[in-house]
Amino acid sequence: MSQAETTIREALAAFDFGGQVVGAVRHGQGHINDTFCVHTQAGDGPCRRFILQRLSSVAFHDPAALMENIVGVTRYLRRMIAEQGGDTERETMTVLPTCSGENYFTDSEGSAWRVYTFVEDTICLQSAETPALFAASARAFGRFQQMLKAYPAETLHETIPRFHDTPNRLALFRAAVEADPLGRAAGVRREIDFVLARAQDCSVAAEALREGKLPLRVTHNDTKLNNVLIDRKSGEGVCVIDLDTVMPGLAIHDFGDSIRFGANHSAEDERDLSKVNFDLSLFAVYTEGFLAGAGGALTEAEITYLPWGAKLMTLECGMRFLTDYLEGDHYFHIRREGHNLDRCRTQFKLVADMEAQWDEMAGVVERCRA
Ligand code: ADP
Ligand code: GN1
Ligand code: MG
Repeated sequence: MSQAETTIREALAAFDFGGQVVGAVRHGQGHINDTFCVHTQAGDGPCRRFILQRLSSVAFHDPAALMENIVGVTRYLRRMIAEQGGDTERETMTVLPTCSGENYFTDSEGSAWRVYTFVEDTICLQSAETPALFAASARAFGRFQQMLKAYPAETLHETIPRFHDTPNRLALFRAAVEADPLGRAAGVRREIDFVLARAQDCSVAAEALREGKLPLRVTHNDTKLNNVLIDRKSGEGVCVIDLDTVMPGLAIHDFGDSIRFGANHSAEDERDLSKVNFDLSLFAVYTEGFLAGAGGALTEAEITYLPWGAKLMTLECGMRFLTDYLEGDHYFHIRREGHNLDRCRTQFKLVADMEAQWDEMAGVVERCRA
């Protein structure tokens, strides 16, 4: 048995699934954790599914703190959902404890594993197949923000320090260019220059926060479309998942990360850049849905800064992909040579498109505000 199989077996044995495990297969398209779908069966009963995840040790250094955040946030959300007459089993995630009552398991190699119940009858989209589905995701992320409005932020651990601190991401990027451990910088001069030409932009949100124009809130921080499960029948956003980075942050970043990923018709790693185009009408659809979902939780200044959220999250993400490419692809899972570079290029194409439609983006935001 390979070492990978040994550790997955160890992990499966550590949780009480309430039935026999009949299979575990890789699942989903996340870039960070290793995700498996576990199938179980109790006697003649129906098959039940669970999500088993090995946390990325590159991204997350303190699994105990991270899981404490998730348990705290999901417990709080469950209370809010119950108060609003929602379905507490489906509208937030449920952590399955280990046989010894812990919220995660550490295997013999030191990796942390956790289990969630599988939210059934949902779909997970890799692209905005229709504007209506994109609007549904927007309402779900907006509502997530609204529901956590009064969450005690001081109880949250910072699972990835300075996660969306764009000026710091720029500094890390510059250091990677400087170190250039694999000699890749010379081949990506154009992409490097694209970032450097926007160095000042990187500070816009951070400065607005420092000046008190934008408030710090409890935010999700990883709001791409495949981090919300959509109800198969109604097409509504049912459950926001991937809560590893719920931390104090900026609402415009949550908004912006969704735009980065969803307001276009191509994959994040599309190689044919002629297919990668920022879609202003999807931007409008998302803006309307997000504001409706947030239900008045956003300040006037936050609404004004929404286009900046979109541009900065896209630029930052492209910069992170490029940094990882330069450093040897340690952080994001890759499936081919140059994968992070391909991803970086789509992000920069989208940034350029947004710059070309900047006034129109502001116009959309003003119409939605009204
Ligand atoms: P990563 O951090 O690597 O992105 P995620 O937590 O987003 O990992 O999970 C990866 C994928 O697994 C999701 O995009 C989704 O398809 C699926 N998934 C995660 N949690 C659940 C769940 N509770 N129910 C159903 N599917 C889930
Ligand atoms: C990662 O975990 P996942 O695949 O949902 C990353 C995000 C990036 C995204 C780019 C913890 O998201 O920050 O925007 O990839 N998550 C983490 O697709 O770094
Ligand atoms: Mg994810």
